[in-house]
Amino acid sequence: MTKPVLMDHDGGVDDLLSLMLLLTMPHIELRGVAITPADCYFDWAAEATAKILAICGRDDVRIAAGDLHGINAFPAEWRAQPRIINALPEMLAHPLDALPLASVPAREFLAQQLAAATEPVTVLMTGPASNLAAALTAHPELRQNIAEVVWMAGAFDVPGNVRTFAHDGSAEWNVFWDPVSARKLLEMQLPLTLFPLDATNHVPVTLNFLRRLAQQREHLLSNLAGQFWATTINTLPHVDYLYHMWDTLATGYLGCPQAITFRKMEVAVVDTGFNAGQTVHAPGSGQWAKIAAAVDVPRFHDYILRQFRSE
Ligand code: AGV
Ligand code: CA
Repeated sequence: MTKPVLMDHDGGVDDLLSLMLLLTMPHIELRGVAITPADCYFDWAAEATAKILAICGRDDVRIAAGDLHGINAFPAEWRAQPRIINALPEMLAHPLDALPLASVPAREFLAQQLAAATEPVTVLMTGPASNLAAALTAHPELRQNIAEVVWMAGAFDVPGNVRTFAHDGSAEWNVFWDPVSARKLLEMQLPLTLFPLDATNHVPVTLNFLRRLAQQREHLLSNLAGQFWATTINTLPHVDYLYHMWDTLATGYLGCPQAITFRKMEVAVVDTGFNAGQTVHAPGSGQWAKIAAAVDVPRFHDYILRQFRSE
């Protein structure tokens, strides 16, 4: 039995690695990729996405462009990261004729794919929630076609990772970019599995892990992933901005759920003010979510290393 999945990512190096990881999972049937122009500039992210799909033999998968823009823009240096990815030798050498672009914007693409599904679909989101929130606001009946929403987002009992003016630092970026959509999504009472910083803080990108990946670089995906992660080691200005396997952890859950433990909680999102984008415990809100808490890091690392040995 294969599991149908729609992915909505926002073009970060971590998102591109997540797409690659997803494509190594034999039980996953990827039905389409939406790109939110949040932590990326769309064109470079789309080029990288198309090449990864082609390298993994899935150039039949359509890419849909997000036409919604969040309230709080990501830093430009982060948004430009896929440009470095596209300049890596393995990516440059891979020919790309035309981008396999969908003819409708991402929110409509998601709605069309959900409407066409004959069994419930898992939606994996590794960026902001704007497209899915808009799709389900326009077509509320499509909620029943969703098996699970898996979203890298939030920070509950740990500090956030937003460091900017007029903000207290409590929010995580994927929620902060468009807090209003995040609030709407939570109100929809979907089967929601969240990967907040509380869990992803356990999986920084370490040189020890990259050394292990380098040992198996004769496998194309290991070589490529090692090059992607290398670009994240030095680009970060501050210790708060240490690169993590944020999206990679949320994606890994689809193939190795045993490496993660969860808690069930009622939650809410603050959508304005100095803590806009903060995710909080909200007993009585009725908005239940399954929230990743602890990670068996050795098991997770072994899983990624095994997947990136697949051809
Ligand atoms: O907040 C984590 C989210 C994840 O979806 N992104 C990166 C991951 O793709 C934003 C982010 C936080 N810190 C960053 C980020 C950094 N230092 N560089 C780029 N993006
Ligand atoms: Ca992301």
